Parts: sequence; C-alpha cells; structure tokens
Amino acid sequence: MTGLFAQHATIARVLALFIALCVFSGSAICAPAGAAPGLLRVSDAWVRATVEGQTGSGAFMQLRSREDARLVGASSPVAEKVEIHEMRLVNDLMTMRRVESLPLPADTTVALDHGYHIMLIGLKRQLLVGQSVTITLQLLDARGAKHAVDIVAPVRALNTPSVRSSPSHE
Ligand SMILES: [Cu+2]
Repeated sequence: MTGLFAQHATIARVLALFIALCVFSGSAICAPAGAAPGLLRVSDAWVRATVEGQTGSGAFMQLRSREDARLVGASSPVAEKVEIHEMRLVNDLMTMRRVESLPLPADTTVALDHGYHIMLIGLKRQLLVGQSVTITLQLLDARGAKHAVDIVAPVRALNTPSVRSSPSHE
C-alpha cells in the first residue's frame, strides 16, 4: 500500500499547485479542494453584480460530477450565508425557496442557471463588474464522504440574463 500513499502525496502536491494556479488566474474552473481530484467540473461560473445597499445576489454555473454526488451547501467570504435555491411557479407567481441538497448524477451536466441557483445572502460588500467572488461548494459523494470545491467566479453586469431569455429573480 506504500505505492498508493506515495501516489496520493503526489496527487496532493499537484492539486495544491493547480489550486494556486487557479486562484492566480481567476479561472472559473477550479480543482476540488477535497480528497477526490477532478470529482467536480465547474464551468461558466459567474455572480450577478449588485447595486449599492443590495444584500443578496445570485451565482450561476454548470456542474458536472464524475460520480454520483450531491451539492449540500456552499459558503463565500462575501456573504453571511449561501443557499441552494430553486425557482418555482406558484399560483402564477415566480417564487424561490431553499433546497437542502441538489443531486449531481454521474457524468451529467447540472445547470444552476435559473431553476436552480446559488443564493448569496447578507452581502458584506457591493459586487462590482470586474471583481471576482470565491465560493466554496460542499459535496457529499455516494460513499458519504465530504468534498469542498473552491471556485472563483467573475462578477457580471446586473442585466446579464441567467439563462436564455428567462425572467430573472429580483
Ligand atoms: Cu434565490
């Protein structure tokens, strides 16, 4: 088993380097900080800019997990709390509610672009176009192991549509 341990140590070093590169490049596609390198692929991540005094905003992205997993939470240094939200039409009214977790079936792209999104609540500062926001996604794999995946998402203009021409919330 020593070979396996050596391999893990190498993976950890490569991963640390990749995360460092990722942070410096401001890339939206980042390596997982958890124990499974490459478990999650994050693409097209971005956060909607805010006006002064606005306390919440949405983060949008596409997630693709290498194996069955669930998105069970998230956090960000710019927000008091971060929730997984679902948009639903209730009595002709678009509402959103918090969901406990979001299934990420293996090798399936799950879009958090409208129906689901990441909600940043209790913003500590205004989010301006050109800035970027770090968000840590918390995943639970099929074996019950936790993984933390750090992403760096650019801030885009307020009027950026979250998906196609669907109405955005707020
Ligand atoms: Cu929301």
